[in-house]
Amino acid sequence: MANPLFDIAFGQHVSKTTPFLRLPDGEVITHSQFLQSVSRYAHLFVQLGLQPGERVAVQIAKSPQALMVYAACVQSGVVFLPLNPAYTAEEVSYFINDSGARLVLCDERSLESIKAIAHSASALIETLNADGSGSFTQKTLSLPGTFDTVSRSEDDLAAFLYTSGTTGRSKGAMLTQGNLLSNARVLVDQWQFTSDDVLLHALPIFHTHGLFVATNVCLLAGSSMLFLPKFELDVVLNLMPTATTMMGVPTFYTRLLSDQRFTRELAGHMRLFVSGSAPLLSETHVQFEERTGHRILERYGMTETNMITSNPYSGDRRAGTVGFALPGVEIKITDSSSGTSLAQGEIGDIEVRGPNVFQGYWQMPEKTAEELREDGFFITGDLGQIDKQGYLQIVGRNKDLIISGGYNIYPKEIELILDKEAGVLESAVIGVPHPDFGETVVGILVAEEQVVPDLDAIKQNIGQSLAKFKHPQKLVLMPELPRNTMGKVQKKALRERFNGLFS
Ligand code: MCA
Ligand code: AMP
Repeated sequence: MANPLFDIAFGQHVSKTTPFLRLPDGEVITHSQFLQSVSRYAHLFVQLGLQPGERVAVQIAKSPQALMVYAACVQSGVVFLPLNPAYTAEEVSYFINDSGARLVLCDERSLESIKAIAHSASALIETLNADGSGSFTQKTLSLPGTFDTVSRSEDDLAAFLYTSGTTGRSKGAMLTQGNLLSNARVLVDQWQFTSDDVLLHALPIFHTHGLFVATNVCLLAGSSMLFLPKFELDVVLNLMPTATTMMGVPTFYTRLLSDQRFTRELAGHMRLFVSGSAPLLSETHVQFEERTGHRILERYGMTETNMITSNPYSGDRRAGTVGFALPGVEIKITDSSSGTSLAQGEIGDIEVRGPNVFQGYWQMPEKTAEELREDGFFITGDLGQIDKQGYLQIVGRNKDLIISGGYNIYPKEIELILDKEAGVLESAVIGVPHPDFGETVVGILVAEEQVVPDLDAIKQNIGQSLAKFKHPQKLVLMPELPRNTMGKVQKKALRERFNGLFS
């Protein structure tokens, strides 16, 4: 096949005048309209000199046009690199330089700050705004609505998704067409998506969850999407009676439950609620079923692996578990130090192998070798156990990671910035329970001798470097950090001490 991901996900719908995207204002974009714009975008990539395999870094708001950019990348063989609009210019600079992006797409409002970065990285820059306007779309208006799809194989790269690491440096996870396609095929089947489905899409589209899981599944099944710019409770409640399915992070479900308008009747038209990206509390699972009669289907995945496990569609969806390995995907539990497989029921590292697993980190062979074994098993950094029936339970993390509202935050990245602040001797960043975001960030600072650091000034300063969702919700001063006999900071003790800060 000429270009498997494009042909199967997009191309099969080329002449369909059925709805693909339904927007909250009632506007409908059909498959064929969507694909005509995609072709124009693909022509512009070619005109701008982009070659297959080169990267396009995209930091724009969620919109139908943003999704068209993804599709145009696939059609022209260009690698799609989506970035959270919340990232600061400093963060974006790293991604553009590290990926060697040839083209940067940004919102007009950030043009001033990103232009210099793009120029110094010898990348082209165009604008694309939330309403679809901008220099990029302007240049596509006179271009043809059909495009000769560039030939690609399942082994060719489709996307780079940056994921932070324990060293504080983000790593570009390289995902092939085959990685994305194999996973979407399995999920369509597992979750029984059909062309009758309407997915309530309120997730961002710069992460695996909202981009690949939600979108590719709908494309493969021919389902349509109620495409919302973000999760807004009123809008979600208003549109739910016209949807059949929703995918969300646990915060979506706790927010729905906190509103009395969310009733069994309101959810009566829905056939499936999927949760992932962060742990769903058992109590949320129970309350949700009591309120709506639906059992949330929890699944587990990672940027590097797409989806790994899922609770069953038909069968017992067990609270506190993430279900079984997906067909074609192998999981095993191993001993952290030796890497050997552990007996059923024992707790250890979760490792995964299958066609879903990425190709490695862009230009980081050592990092890749640390996490991706030669035999193809990827060490997830999550700790788990498999019960007698084969359900996987995630019991913790072997990596220093905070998940806030489904966004991953690596403490090291924040600690490196806090340590440089005036009057700060050292810092430790931890995640503590939060009623809305599941976990939230707390920074613990030790002051230099005889100095009282200005916490407000520190809060202001970190805004230059770090996206808002990574900011500590609270900074706390301590005389010293608890350490073990090896001198390692005991984060567990800190988490216990500050556990109740937000409850
Ligand atoms: C927004 N803010 C946050 C977060 N989101 N702070 C901490 N954690 C967050 N997740 C901050 C904003 O900076 C802002 O600060 C304030 O909260 C409100 O901003 P707003 O945009 O209104 O936020 P929101 O709409 O309330 O967003 C919360 C949200 C959103 C709906 C939970 O974060 C979200 O859509 N999360 C989904 C993330 C996701 O898709 N993860 C998948 C990763 P201020 O008011 O001070 O300005 S993929 C993955 O993990 C794997 C593959 C998997 O398994 O899926
Ligand atoms: P990311 O690096 O953004 O792809 O996030 C992947 C991480 O999210 C995993 O390694 C897990 O720690 C976490 N995660 C994803 N799904 C779940 C889930 N259902 N329950 C608990 N943690 C999850």
